[in-house]
Amino acid sequence: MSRKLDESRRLQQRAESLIPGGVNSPVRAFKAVECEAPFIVRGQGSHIWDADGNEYVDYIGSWGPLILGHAEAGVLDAILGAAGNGTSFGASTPSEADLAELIVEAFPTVQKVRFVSSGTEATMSAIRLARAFTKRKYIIKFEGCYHGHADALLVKAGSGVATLGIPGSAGVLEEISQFTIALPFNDTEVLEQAFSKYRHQIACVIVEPVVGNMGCVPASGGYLANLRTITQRENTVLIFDEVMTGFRVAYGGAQELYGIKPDLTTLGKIIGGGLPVGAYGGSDEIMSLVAPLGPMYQAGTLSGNPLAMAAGIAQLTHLREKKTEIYPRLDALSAKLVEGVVAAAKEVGMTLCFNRVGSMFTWFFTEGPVTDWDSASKSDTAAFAKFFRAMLNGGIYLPPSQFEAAFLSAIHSQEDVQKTIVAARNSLRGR
Ligand code: HOZ
Repeated sequence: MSRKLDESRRLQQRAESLIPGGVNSPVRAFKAVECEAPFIVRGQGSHIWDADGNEYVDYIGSWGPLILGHAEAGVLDAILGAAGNGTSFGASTPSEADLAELIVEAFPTVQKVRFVSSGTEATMSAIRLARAFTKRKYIIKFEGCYHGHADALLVKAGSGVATLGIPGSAGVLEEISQFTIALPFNDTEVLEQAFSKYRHQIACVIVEPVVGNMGCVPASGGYLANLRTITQRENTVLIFDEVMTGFRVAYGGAQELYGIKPDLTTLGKIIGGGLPVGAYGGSDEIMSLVAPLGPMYQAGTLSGNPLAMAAGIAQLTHLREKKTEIYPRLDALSAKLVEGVVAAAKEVGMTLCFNRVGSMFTWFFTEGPVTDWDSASKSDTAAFAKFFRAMLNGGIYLPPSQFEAAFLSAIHSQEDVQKTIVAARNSLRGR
């Protein structure tokens, strides 16, 4: 099937004359998969429609937030209800504490939480807070992990940076990135070496406990526990960036799933029900440094925006009420999908490897295993791009990069999954 994309092409040309690359986030330009990006005009449940009327089964879900699917009735009602009372005040509103309470209840390591407007702001603020708390300069992050686009964190980053093959961003001063130590993920030995080299100088270790930004890459058995033991021993703050994994891999995020207690947690995506939001939180002791209680400054007019709060409350309340149904179903249906596509690849004589944690997953075009950036980057990205294009033509909307995780929602059906497996078989056969 070949899709008509005339209207999307026209919209792209118009956007290119006004917006760099025609996009407001680089991966959306579909450069790595060398095809035209459909302009999306509508989403309902697990499906989206483009400006030319083509329909797709969506496995991006706005890059994770839409765990209940597009235009979920409860979330929509909450947004419309809140909007009727005004869209922004730059003043405190009651719903902020309601969402905070849901988060504190779900994440026992979070006693206080501060809302911001994006995951980037959440991680940037958490790093500042860790430095304020420890009075140390250096931070450790891992190669292929992406924590938003703050200067200090654009070092060997995953996501769009990895997709476009940009080693680090232009405009980031060496004077700033010199305090960021990027280490291979899943390697305890190099971590110990860094701690011996920079003794008493490391403010924090920030990690995606299940990496979603070099494709989905889980921590190997014992690695997160090692991170916790070492950071505790060294009086270094451990930050779990749960912007993708929070309320996704389990209701209480990766820290609930693996039973590890970080000092600070960053959140985003799902807690805003598809509206712009981020958050960082931790113990009373650390969070008491945040202004106006303490000297660590961070602020924002749209922080705690009432529409985002209302959408987040509706989505999290739904998840909390139905969590014993939703998470096992997400896990089982995702397993069926991911393993079904791998079996289809085998049938046509092709080896794919996959990583999956609950409803977050990636098929890597390499024999694998994929455990870190080095092994992820061995993927055959040209083969991935060909697969991606064929899937898109077959009505399946996957992340347009080998180095981004895909997501399944609670509203995806057995039929969606079956359709996807059939499309994958056809796509791989025609490779
Ligand atoms: N690179 C982002 C997800 N990891 C994509 C953001 C977007 O394009 O919306």
